[in-house]
Order: sequence, then structure tokens, then C-alpha cells
Amino acid sequence: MIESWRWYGPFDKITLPEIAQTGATGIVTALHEIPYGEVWPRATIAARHAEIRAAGFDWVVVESLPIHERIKRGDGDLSALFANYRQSMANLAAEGVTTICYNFMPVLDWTRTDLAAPVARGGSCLRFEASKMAAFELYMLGRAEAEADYTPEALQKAAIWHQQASASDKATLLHSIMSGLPGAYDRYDIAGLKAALQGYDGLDQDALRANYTRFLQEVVPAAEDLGIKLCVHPDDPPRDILGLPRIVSDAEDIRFILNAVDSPANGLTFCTGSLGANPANDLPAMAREFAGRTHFAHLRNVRKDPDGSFEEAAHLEGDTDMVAVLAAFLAADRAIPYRPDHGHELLDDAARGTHPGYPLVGRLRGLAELRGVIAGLGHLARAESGRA
Ligand code: CS2
Ligand code: MN
Repeated sequence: MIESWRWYGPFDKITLPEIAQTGATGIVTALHEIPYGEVWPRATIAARHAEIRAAGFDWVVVESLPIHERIKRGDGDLSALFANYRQSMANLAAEGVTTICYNFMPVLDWTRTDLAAPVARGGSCLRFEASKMAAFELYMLGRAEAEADYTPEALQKAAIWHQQASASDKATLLHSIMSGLPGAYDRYDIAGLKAALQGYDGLDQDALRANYTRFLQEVVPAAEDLGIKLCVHPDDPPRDILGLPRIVSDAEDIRFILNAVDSPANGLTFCTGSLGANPANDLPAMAREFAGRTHFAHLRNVRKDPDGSFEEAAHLEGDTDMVAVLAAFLAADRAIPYRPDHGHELLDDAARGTHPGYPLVGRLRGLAELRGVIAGLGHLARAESGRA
């Protein structure tokens, strides 16, 4: 396992010399400034890579090389978009960057209703409150069909929330829900979101799967030739949302994807936080099954409520047995880069104003805990093989 850290580039409020003090050796980043669908120029990649190397790191993973919405919708002639994706991969490979994370979530990336939910011992975390999402869908977006997606209790709480919410509460909720877009600086308003959702009218899970398979067929052979490892990030939360289909949510979905184009170049980003929000997912079992095709691991924990709400727990707390997940990856004995995916806002984190989920102290705590587990498991494994 290779310790890595997500850095948003030169505008990140956490600098490379600061990241060096966390002990991580790998940097995970992207050319966030390039619009979706355009080619990443080789010279720009080279310059960013030089900056990362000068600070003493490797650029271990691109997160993300985003997929244009038209590809997800299967909209029109896509040959130029596929060619651009292949060209970006070729430029990255030419500069020695060979692991590429992406997701296949329509319209949104991760979705939360609270960016600073209080944590019992102090600090704050990201939270998804089902009733607030229901209030957003039903009363702010006017999506009546959403009623079917929530428990009666959540719907009742949603009605009360909506009655009591001020204009600023509603603006905060909209802002929270729109905050997940990775590194993107434009946010939808209600009208913009409605228009984006309309683009998916009539597109169900099977249609989205067909569009995804087509993407894989277009890019995986080129990735294989280039020595690129692609790794899809799961849906967060791992279920349909806002009426949009989601197809990277559980073990069945992942099997489908890995078999759609059965190549080591077609792999997985194992995100314990995203997958862990689905009560049906047995994470240690999934880690054992998919470790051979996992090219990147995101490690964080969640605590779930019966109504579909969940919040981000400390890395070794929450519902996921993180030690068992790590044991599965260590048993696979592959050099998988991992990063503490999100952290609580702790101590003086709030003052820095970093990206939601990406504070310095909270992630440093997560990394240190994960590093400790890995060291302990390695020690045990060596002791056991010595006895054998
Ligand atoms: C990340 C995702 O912050 C996060 O939760 O894991 O935003 C991830 O970068 C994208 O989904 C990958 O495309
Ligand atoms: Mn993740």
C-alpha cells in the first residue's frame, strides 16, 4: 500500500511542503482547470508533474479524468470525446502518470446535506440526512416522484423542516448538495439542476450501463496499450438519487463493470466510504473479491441510520471494519495507493477554508490511524509466517 494525499493543485490551501510533513509519499491530483471533455495537454501535465516531483513526491493517481456528460447520456456523435479521452491518457502515460480514477455518476459527484455536522467530541463531519434530501427534492426542486424514495418518517420530518426553514437554511442546503463536484467551481442553481436532470429523462439503469460499456470498449484497449490502469470510483451515496440512475453501487454492479471489458486496465477505486453507505455491501468480502482489480483505495468510515441517513465517522470508527478491509488488501500484496478519503474538521481546520471533506488535521489523523493499522497487520503477518 502506498500512502497518498489528495492535493487540489496550486490553489489548494494546503501546500506540498505541508503535505510532506504528513509522511505521505504519493500525490493524487488532477488538472482541475481543464473543462470536461477537452484534451489534457502534455506540456501542462509535465509542468504539474515537475512541481510535484520538485517537492519530493510522485504523482501516483489522477483523480479525476472526468467523463463528459454527453458520454454518460449517450448523446449524439461521441467519437471526438472518446478520441480526446484516449489522447489525455496517452499524454499522461507519456509523462509517467499511469493510474486514472474517474466516476460514472450522472450530473453530480458525492452528495451531502450538511457540510459541518457536529461530532460528539468536537469538530464536524459531512452528513447525508435523508429527510433534508427529501425536503430538497419535494419542496425546492418540485420532484413529486421523490416521495417513493423515502421512509414515512423521513417524509414527515421533511415537511416539518420545510415549514420551519428560513431562506438562508434553504440556500445552505442547496449549497451543501451542490458541493460534491470534484474540484469544479461552477455550481448549479435550482433551474440549472432541473435542466441537467432533464437531460436524463427516460434513461434508466440499463441504458446507462450500455453507455458505460461503450465508453469502456472505446478506451480500455488503448489504456492497456499505454500501460494505464483505469479505476472507477463508486457512487456516493450508492443508490439512485434525484431520479438519476446509478450503476456503480454494489458488488453486482462492480462484477458487471469488470466483466464488461475483462482487462486489468479496467479496474476499481475501492472507496470504503461510498460503498459503506449501502447496508447490503459487505466491505471485507468485497475487498477480498476485488483486491486483484483494485488500483486505488479511498479509506474512510460511515455510520448509518435506518432511514438511509449516514455520516462520516472517524476512520476506525463507524460501521465498516476497516482493519478487516486492510487485511484483505495486504493479503493481496499489491502496491495499491491509498488515501484518507475525507476527514473530520478538527482543531484549527475550519479557519483554513479547505474543500469540504479535505481538511488538514482531520485527514492527517485518518492517515496516521490507517498507517498504524497497516504497520500492525504487517507485523502480525511476518510473525505468523515466521512460525509457519
Ligand atoms: C472523492 C470523489 O471526495 C470524494 O469523495 O472520492 O469526489 C472522487 O474524487 C470522484 O468521484 C472520482 O471521480
Ligand atoms: Mn472516495
